[in-house]
Amino acid sequence: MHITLVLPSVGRKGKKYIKTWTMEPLAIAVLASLTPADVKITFFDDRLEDVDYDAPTDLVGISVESYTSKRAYEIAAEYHKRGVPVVMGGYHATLVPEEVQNHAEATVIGDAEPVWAQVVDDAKNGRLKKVYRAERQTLSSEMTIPDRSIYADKKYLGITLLETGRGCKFHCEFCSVTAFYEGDYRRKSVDLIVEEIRATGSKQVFFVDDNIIGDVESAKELFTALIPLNIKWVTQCSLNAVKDRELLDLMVKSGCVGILVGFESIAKDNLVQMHKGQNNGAKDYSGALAQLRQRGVVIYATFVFGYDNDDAGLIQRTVDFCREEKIFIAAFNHLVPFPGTPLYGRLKSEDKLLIEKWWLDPDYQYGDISFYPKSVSPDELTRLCLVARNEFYGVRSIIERSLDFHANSKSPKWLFLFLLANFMLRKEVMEKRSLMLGSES
Ligand code: B12
Repeated sequence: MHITLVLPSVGRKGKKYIKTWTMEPLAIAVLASLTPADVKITFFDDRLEDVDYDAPTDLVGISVESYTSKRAYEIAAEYHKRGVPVVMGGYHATLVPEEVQNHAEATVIGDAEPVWAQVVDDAKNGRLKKVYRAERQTLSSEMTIPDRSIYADKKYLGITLLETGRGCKFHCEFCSVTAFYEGDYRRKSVDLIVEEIRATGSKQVFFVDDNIIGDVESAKELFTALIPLNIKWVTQCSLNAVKDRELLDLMVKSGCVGILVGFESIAKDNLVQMHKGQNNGAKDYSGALAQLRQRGVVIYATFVFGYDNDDAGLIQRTVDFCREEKIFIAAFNHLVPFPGTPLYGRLKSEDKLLIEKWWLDPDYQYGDISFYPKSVSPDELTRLCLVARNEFYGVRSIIERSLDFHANSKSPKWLFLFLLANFMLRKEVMEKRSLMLGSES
């Protein structure tokens, strides 16, 4: 049997893709690791190469996110023309299976681990079912070492992606992870994580967990086990890490050099509305940032604009805050109602969705606002997000923020990394803006 796995792009401009997005796709390597050894696997990364629809195959597996769903359906249609069955899985397949089912012979809802072997076996025997639902979350013991040999002929950014756990215990209204895992959080076994890092041989790791300290005790165990590996790592982490001195010290000792923190807003009212009341707003952030800076940890601060209090003034104050705090890099994301999230349900019930299925809309471009915000018009919000990004990544701001000698430019190497990251993201702002979803035609 021969299976072809495909990772669709959000949309490509000719042969070009957003450079900062071209990282190793873990889901594909996980699927490869779960596939029986006698099955041949081919992998096409639509972000980097053309999909060869005519290459012989018995089954196609496509990983679908909301932004890539339109392109995924185009790819599936090409395979259907050639009589090849398609199975889809991933975030979008899990959160809107009723839509995805219209484009695939089989749809996997939830994690692949509990069901993938069955899918492969059923496909082999010509009895694919319309839906495979992982009835439970993946057990820690079922998590595998992803088969990274699948990336062999691809050119990705030089950082190894690795998960130490899955899910998140918080309940942020806009988040697809919460909707997917329903507040559950599972950690892989620490021995397996160490074995995996050793097997990759990599010294630069991105732990893709949504919150690496989702379980504090196992996080401490993990960080302790990482110390002898002598790696440098970055991750996503909630701000309460700074409240536990032992945890924070272990993090840094084990090689943590940067964290992405979802600050989301500097305004408490917004934080309460998005169910992220665990963050307290600007004053609290400054103290936490000082602790991280003292330890040399650089910050990727992410904010979301579109909640009720977000007007021109608050957005400008957020940018000012990031400049004053000399944030390493920041994302000023427009609020996106991802289907299947509580946010999507709320905006729909309040009749505030402007484009109900924005992910399929032929005119939708990355950055467009698909709902009616309370304080500004949709177009104004798009503009304000762009203004914020352009100011933060303006040359003057970059120079000012580089003058943080504890973290951003603690050494010439770090100054170089700071400038590289900032100029790459400066370029990305415009590249993303005019990006249409799906193929160009
Ligand atoms: C790492 C990461 C990135 C990285 C790298 C992504 C890459 N592969 O190249 C970067 C930083 C570049 C990135 C960018 C973006 N990301 Co991102 N990213 C993640 C993150 C944190 C981890 C992904 C991961 O590796 N998970 C581990 C793997 C093993 O899990 P998995 O993908 O869910 O796969 C499992 C199941 O879903 C299922 N499955 C998945 N595919 C398939 C396919 C088949 C056939 C089957 C059977 C099963 C199956 O089985 C797998 C194993 O159980 C997730 C959040 C998360 N925790 O998952 C967000 C996430 C996927 N990203 C998201 C978004 C929105 C984006 C951006 C649009 C952000 C932006 N505004 O710029 C871009 C889009 C980039 C693109 N698609 O080209 C959203 C997607 C939401 C949605 N509803 O679709 C997520 C869920 C974050 C969130 N909280 O909302 N991202």
